[in-house]
Amino acid sequence: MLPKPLFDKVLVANRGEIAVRVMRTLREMGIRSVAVYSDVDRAALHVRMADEAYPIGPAAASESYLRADKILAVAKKSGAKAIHPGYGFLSENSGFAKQCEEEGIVFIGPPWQAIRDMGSKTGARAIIEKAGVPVVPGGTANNLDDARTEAKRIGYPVMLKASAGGGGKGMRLVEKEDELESAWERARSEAAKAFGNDHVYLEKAIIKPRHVEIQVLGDKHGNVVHLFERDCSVQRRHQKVVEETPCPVATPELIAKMGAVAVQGAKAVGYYSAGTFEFLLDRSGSFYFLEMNTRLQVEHPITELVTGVDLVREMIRVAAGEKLEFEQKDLVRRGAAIECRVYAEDPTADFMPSPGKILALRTPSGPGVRDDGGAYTGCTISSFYDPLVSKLSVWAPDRPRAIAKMRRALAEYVVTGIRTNLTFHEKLFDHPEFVSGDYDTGFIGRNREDLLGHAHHAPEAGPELAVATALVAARLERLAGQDTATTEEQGARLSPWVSFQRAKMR
Ligand code: MV4
Repeated sequence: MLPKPLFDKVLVANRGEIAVRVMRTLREMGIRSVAVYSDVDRAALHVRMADEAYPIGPAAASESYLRADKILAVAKKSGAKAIHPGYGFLSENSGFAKQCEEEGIVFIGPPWQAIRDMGSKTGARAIIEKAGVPVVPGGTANNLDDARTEAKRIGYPVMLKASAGGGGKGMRLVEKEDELESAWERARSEAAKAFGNDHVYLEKAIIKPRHVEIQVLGDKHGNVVHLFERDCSVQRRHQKVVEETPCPVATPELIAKMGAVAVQGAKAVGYYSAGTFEFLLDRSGSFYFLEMNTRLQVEHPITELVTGVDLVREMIRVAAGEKLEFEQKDLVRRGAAIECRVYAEDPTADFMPSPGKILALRTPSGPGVRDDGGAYTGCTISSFYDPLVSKLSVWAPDRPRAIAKMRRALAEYVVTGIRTNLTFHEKLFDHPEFVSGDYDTGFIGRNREDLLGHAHHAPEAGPELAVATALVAARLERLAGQDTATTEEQGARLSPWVSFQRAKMR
């Protein structure tokens, strides 16, 4: 007899790969899953995978996946006792989390007060600093004179940031005093336009930083642990492209210190569930808190690969009031893991999204390879949402072998009908700067030319599914070092046994 599940039924308030990811764990835990879907997602994988599925409106997220009222109505109608929000959409909406609580539905995430408190950048900075976590030296300014005084105190170069901001919008580097005035005006007007709030604050600029984040996990009994770090420095315009763990330049001592302060910070805000502390790491090994993400993150699989912990399972257990099953000393990291975000986009056209129908899809597998996806042959990558095709992750005993495994996995990846960034990824894993591990957040910007070049990976999309399917086969033969010019030639270069079989069939 299986033990009684923690919840009978859970609603997954998301779509795409993360909805699929959450449902996989629900199935393993014996919990029934409820999907919600917009009009364009009727045939999506997350809908097919769920035990029940309910429509929630038009394609636009604002009319479907962002509609708390519709999602709560489905929870009631279906009898789901809890909601997993995934990432994006309603996942960091404290009002939604609060509403769930008020309506007697368990929000599978942190307490709504923590979402609210960490939602303001300057507010979070103040709370977290008080908890003993290092933050970048800085302060606020109400006018240009204040800013001048403050910048002088901190010391140039300084960074101007929008208080209401995030994702690098309204951020401005100021190298010396005579640049401050124009940067100040621009930062304020950019902030006003983007966030409807022109408040700007100053920080000491960290030059060539790395983005290193710490995964934390807490329960409702006050226990909090960290699950080491992820290095997410490989970004393009504040979009993560590759993530890896361990951070190739961090010592175990540094990670123990960062982990300890992250746990302290989490405890200070009464945190439970999965969360992430983002830090900037400078070249001297100093680290500074940037912000806290109060959700399951896109890049969580690499943490799962090196710790053996199923983060979604722990989120569900914690939400049901269970204690964490492990203490800090029980957590050990093994080996190295890397994730690539495979996007439907065209790197040679400034990374324009490339939505459309996938004519053939064959994702890599084999030892140490994990692919988290929500797409399938014949599905359409919609222009309404993030054009992520899948997240390709690998695990190996060490970093060089993880890189070798990622190269192998990328070479196996076949997708036709849309453009992807697969070639970009292949070049990245051949780039000496990435391979050395000594890179920073400027890596992609500095190496654009090296990483672009012409697509050799994705075969041109044929109009017919049959053509696409043939291309899948062609791709596999290319891997084996064989040409694929014509079927006749192909036959000639196959093993004698295969040639013999084909001859018999003709
Ligand atoms: C910084 C910084 C240097 N110094 N703050 C960019 C997005 C936002 N979340 C924080 N960001 C930065 N803040 C100081 N004081 C450099 C960045 C930054 C960055 C940070 C993380 C990952 C990629 C980045 C790319 C460019 C700039």
